[in-house]
Amino acid sequence: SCNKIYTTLFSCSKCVLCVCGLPGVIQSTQYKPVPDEEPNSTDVEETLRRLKRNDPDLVEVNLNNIRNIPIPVLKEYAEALMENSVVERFSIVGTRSNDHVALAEMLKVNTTLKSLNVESNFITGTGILSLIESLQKNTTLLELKIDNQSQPLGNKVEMEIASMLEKNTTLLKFGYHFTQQGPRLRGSNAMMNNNDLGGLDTHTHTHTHTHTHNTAQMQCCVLNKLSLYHVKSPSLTLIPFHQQSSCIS
Ligand SMILES: *[C@@H]1O[C@H](CO)[C@@H](O)[C@H](O)[C@H]1NC(C)=O
Ligand SMILES: *[C@@H]1O[C@H](CO)[C@@H](O)[C@H](O)[C@H]1NC(C)=O
Ligand SMILES: *[C@@H]1O[C@H](CO)[C@@H](O)[C@H](O)[C@H]1NC(C)=O
Ligand SMILES: CC(=O)N[C@H]1CO[C@H](CO)[C@@H](O)[C@@H]1O
Ligand SMILES: CC(=O)N[C@H]1CO[C@H](CO)[C@@H](O)[C@@H]1O
Repeated sequence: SCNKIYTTLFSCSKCVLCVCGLPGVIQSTQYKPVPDEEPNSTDVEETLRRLKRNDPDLVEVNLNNIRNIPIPVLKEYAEALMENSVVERFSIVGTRSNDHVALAEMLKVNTTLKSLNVESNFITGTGILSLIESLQKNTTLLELKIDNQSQPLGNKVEMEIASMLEKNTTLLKFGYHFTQQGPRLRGSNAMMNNNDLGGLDTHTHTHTHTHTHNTAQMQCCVLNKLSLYHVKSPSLTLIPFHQQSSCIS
């Protein structure tokens, strides 16, 4: 489904581009609960040992919904990740983690980690900010999910998150539902720039087939699939014009 907040994000030289449902861009809808999954059957101690010995087969660590992991053990995970050069995805959704120091320190060190998911934990606003701040240090992280911490983050924290996302990072996907429109737009823009969509008009205007439509005094040009070859994010899909007309106001 389409979302109006994208309506004026880009302007091609003569028209406004509407883009709907871009992966990697924050949606304004409510956080969708992760269905109450079975706790992961991962053996916490054994996985930690494999992590510490840099097991070449351990590419993903998923501790989701395992609620009885002691905080010191979660810290050991973060510390082990500082040395590990195999794990690309680390997910600790719903583990009651309140730690951010170890995670932020880990993120600052250049690792192979590409995706970090800390949704549904007890991390404070300060903690979330320190995680995002650590991304300014040349990390390789592409995806960060932080939604649904026990305390709402508040306007001030959201503004700071947006400012930090605007400082160029490698992050392509940021999972968080901003409650405020201002930071939400800035966050979306920052992710679009990181996805190399900020340069769409210059990159693609000679390669794309452009439709123009007058709708409610607004012209809308829609890039067709050719443009996909010119953006970094391979998962990007642009929704055909007829499906996204609802995003033109
Ligand atoms: C949000 O996180 C809490 C744990 O802090 C969890 O109990 C709740 O189910 C989560 N909410 C959603 C919508 O996932
Ligand atoms: C548990 O984590 C592994 C990866 O570590 C994943 O493949 C599996 O789907 C997860 N299981 C559940 C029930 O979440
Ligand atoms: C971090 O890793 C990336 C990709 O592996 C590399 O391009 C970059 O130079 C590294 N930065 C530092 C400070 O080592
Ligand atoms: C801390 C650090 O390594 N910073 C480097 C990040 O990458 C930029 C450009 O690649 C360098 O100029 C920084 O020194
Ligand atoms: C802080 C910073 O590096 N900002 C740059 C981010 O990327 C855009 C587009 O490439 C530049 O215009 C900014 O100067």
